[in-house]
Amino acid sequence: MTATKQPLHIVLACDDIFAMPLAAAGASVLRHVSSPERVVFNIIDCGISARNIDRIRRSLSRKGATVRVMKFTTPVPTSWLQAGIIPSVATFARLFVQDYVTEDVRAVYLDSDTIVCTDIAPLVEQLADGMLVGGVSDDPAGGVTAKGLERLAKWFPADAEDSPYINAGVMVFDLGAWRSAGLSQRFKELMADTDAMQFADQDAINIVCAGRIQTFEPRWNVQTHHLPSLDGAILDDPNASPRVIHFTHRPKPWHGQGDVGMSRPFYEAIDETEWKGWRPTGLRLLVPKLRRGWRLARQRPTQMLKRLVGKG
Ligand SMILES: [Mn+2]
Repeated sequence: MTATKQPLHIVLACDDIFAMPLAAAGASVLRHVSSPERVVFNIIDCGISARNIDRIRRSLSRKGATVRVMKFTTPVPTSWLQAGIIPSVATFARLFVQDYVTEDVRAVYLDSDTIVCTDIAPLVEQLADGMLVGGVSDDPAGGVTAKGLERLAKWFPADAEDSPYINAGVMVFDLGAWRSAGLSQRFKELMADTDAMQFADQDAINIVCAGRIQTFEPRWNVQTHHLPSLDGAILDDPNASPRVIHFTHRPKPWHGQGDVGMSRPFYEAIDETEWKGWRPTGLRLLVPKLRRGWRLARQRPTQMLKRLVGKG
């Protein structure tokens, strides 16, 4: 088997609310990759409806790509949901990919609020041997180290002073190395040791993988809330040229007038899925809003009440 024919593993995870953006993120990979038939999508299902799983399968199996769907069964602490630290258990799925994708391969994890604008395959090649994970510094200036974040001091290993603090939205994992290092167990221990971390899974990755974290060029994960303007000019700026756009700014493109100008690649991708032609309209926005409200009411009744009486 030649190197170019090896499978390119992409990992995505979401609950039902993010089913459509997940399909767009996956479709954006297929739009730009040079050999789509190499792509293996590993979808970690954190509560996706049967109908939406079917739509995701049909959307992403185009051009010869493989789609595998695995149900997320790892127990995670619900206290983090109730505390409002995480919006959904889906955010924890990235910590346990090695329990779901069992081949000793490298894999690209993508948040469901990302859109890939280039061939993603070269990113996988960039991860150096011995590294557990690669990602982009969470700070656009690149200066933040995990050690410098006071909230992490309690857990941070003393022998990894200069380890960077990466954003968890776009990462490359060496899954064989994750298994050898017993990371699933270490994440479980860390999660049991604390009620909450400010950035949940992201803090956990930066602590547990400290010393074996590689940073990539910032353009591999351009967080929209860092952009000075959201007018879309950055898409055509050869110096900036995002390779992956991460819609961290709210509202997101599927929330209406979200990330004005930066939304174009999202709509181009959605038009290559079973959601083809989807555009935000009043009624289409109302349904997810009600669903998010219902989820909040179930998980965090106190916070919901505060919001209703205007103190949230
Ligand atoms: Mn994200």
